[in-house]
Amino acid sequence: MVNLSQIADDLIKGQAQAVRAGVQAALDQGILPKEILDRGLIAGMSVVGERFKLNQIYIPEVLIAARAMQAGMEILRPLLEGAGVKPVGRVIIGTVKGDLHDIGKNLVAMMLKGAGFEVEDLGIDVHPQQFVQVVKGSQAQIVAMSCLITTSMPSMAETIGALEAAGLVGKVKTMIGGAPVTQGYADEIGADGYAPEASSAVDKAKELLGI
Ligand code: B1M
Repeated sequence: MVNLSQIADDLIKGQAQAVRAGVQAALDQGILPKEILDRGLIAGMSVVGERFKLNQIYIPEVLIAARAMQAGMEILRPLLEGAGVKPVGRVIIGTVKGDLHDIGKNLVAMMLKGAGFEVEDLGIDVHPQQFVQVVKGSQAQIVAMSCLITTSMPSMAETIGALEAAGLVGKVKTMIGGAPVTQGYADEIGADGYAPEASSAVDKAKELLGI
């Protein structure tokens, strides 16, 4: 019987192969992908974050743990994303300028795809003007921004400002998320929506489109 806390422990140790094997074994035993994600991968990464904060581990260990997390996510991705359904909406997503974290953003993109959204992922360190250019040339209905470091939070406000200046605010809704972000911050910068984690990001995107 696979113990999901063993997957979390393997992730903390950065053992990508063990994480991959644990995730597969858990699926084979019929454990739901979302449960493996929450109680295995995300639980492990939370411990990594705590130890990083306390200077008990450093960037190389965090990177190795992040790689182990990606290894587990690769197996879960197709199961969380679903396939071949007509898009319920179109989303452009990216981690904002100055920020290189992408694990949470990738999860949100994965969950949105799983819920039937068409998602264009611009990656990390996305400049406000890059969001603007892509929105102009697309049928996007939502711009979704992720941010993990407090110093990059103003990039979200800048992006909303750039969309406003380009006259695109009627065309797209904006939503934001990421560990340091709050509903209060969303209100302050005029974002249309905020979600604290990946599943509620799907609910928020649907709410913004009136689905
Ligand atoms: Co960085 N890092 N990091 N890091 N790192 C944090 C964020 C930090 C909190 C660690 C700490 O001190 N405890 C801290 C920020 C402190 C602050 O801003 N006040 C920090 C720091 C300081 C840094 C550097 C500056 C370190 C340095 O160089 N001295 C540097 C920044 C570089 C840069 O971005 N310019 C840096 C670098 C890195 C690595 C490259 C080593 C690596 C990133 C690898 C990668 O992403 N590919 C890394 C990691 C892994 C972390 C921690 C440990 C884990 C982040 C993570 O992936 N969590 C993190 C500590 C922590 O968060 N506990 C930390 C798992 C992920 C599933 O959660 O991303 O929160 P999260 O996403 C959640 C929700 O937030 C939400 O849904 C997701 C799933 O539920 N969500 C959204 C996210 N985006 C959303 C968008 C939405 C809605 C919901 O709508 C659009």
